[in-house]
Amino acid sequence: MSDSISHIPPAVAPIVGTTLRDHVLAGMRAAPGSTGEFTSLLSHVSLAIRIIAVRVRSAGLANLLGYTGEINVQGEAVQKLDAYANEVLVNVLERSGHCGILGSEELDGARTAGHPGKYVVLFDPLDGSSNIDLNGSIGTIFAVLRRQDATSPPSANEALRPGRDLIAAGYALYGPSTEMVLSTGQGVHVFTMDPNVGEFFLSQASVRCPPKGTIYSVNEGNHARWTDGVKKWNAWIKSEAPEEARPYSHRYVGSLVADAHRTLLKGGIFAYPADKKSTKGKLRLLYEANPMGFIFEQAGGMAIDGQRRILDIVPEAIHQRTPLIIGSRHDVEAFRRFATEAPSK
Ligand code: FBP
Repeated sequence: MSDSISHIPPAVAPIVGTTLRDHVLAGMRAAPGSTGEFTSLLSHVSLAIRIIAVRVRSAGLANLLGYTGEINVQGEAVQKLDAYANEVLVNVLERSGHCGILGSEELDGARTAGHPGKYVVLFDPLDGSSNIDLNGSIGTIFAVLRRQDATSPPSANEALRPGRDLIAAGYALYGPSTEMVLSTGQGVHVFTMDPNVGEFFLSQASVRCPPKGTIYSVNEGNHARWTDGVKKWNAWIKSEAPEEARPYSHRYVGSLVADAHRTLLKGGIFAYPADKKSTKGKLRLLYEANPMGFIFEQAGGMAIDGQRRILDIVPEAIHQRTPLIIGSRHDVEAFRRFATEAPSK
């Protein structure tokens, strides 16, 4: 037996794919002065995601559907799976020893570790809460900052840095398969979890967001609350212009991870603009908009708040909300033209 393996010509595809750890390690080897801590941190993030993925798949059997009875800092009723995912991430990341500060949608404020850790990790433990009990696609979103002084005692304010300072970001999508989309500043890569092995393997390398799409994604139910500019954009994207592939098709899952993932791979636009009810937007800057902005920019797409680059916004509070428009450059620029147009007299 051992003889036959050594005779396999090198051209045959490797029987073992590239794991997430291999991929990150290869990136680190290329980075001078790397200590392996960053790789270890991302391995801990992927461990937490794999633990959550297993529970998501059998939530109905594990008494993890429904509500805990608590209300979180956002004023939302906490779902059991939200609380579970948050606990797993906090537990795994704190034990990693790499995180000086953690920030989560489910934590009131930033949580500082009792020891100096090199990184700040901000996360939405379970995104798409309106889909949790409906077996719809949901996910986990995360962003990583390197602390400016890892030897000093951690302070909560260190989480309030613009997205352009991120060193990594990603999301997991718990859909028909579990995928993890990651960027460490060297492009965007997709890993698929092999449930038999419990490991993430590279399934799409160097993903690019198409420059223009044919799909738009927005909660049309908010139409009455939109500004005139957004209403004009909405009418325009649904109007007939075959040469520009208009009208675009409409898709809206109601989970940022699912709507963003489709937009990343297929192109087009996802928009959650500010409106009369959510005057500052609905989505959270630090652990929803910034990680998505980092991913889309790394894939050649764009992320704005209707006007400004999302990654240039300087945060003032950990749960700060922002309008979020992400997608293909052509489509996001078109949205910006309408959204910034002077209101007609
Ligand atoms: P959470 O589920 O993490 O609170 O995220 C907010 C969210 O569910 C996004 O995933 C989604 O894009 C948006 O809200 C949907 O909002 P709406 O139901 O108002 O369209």
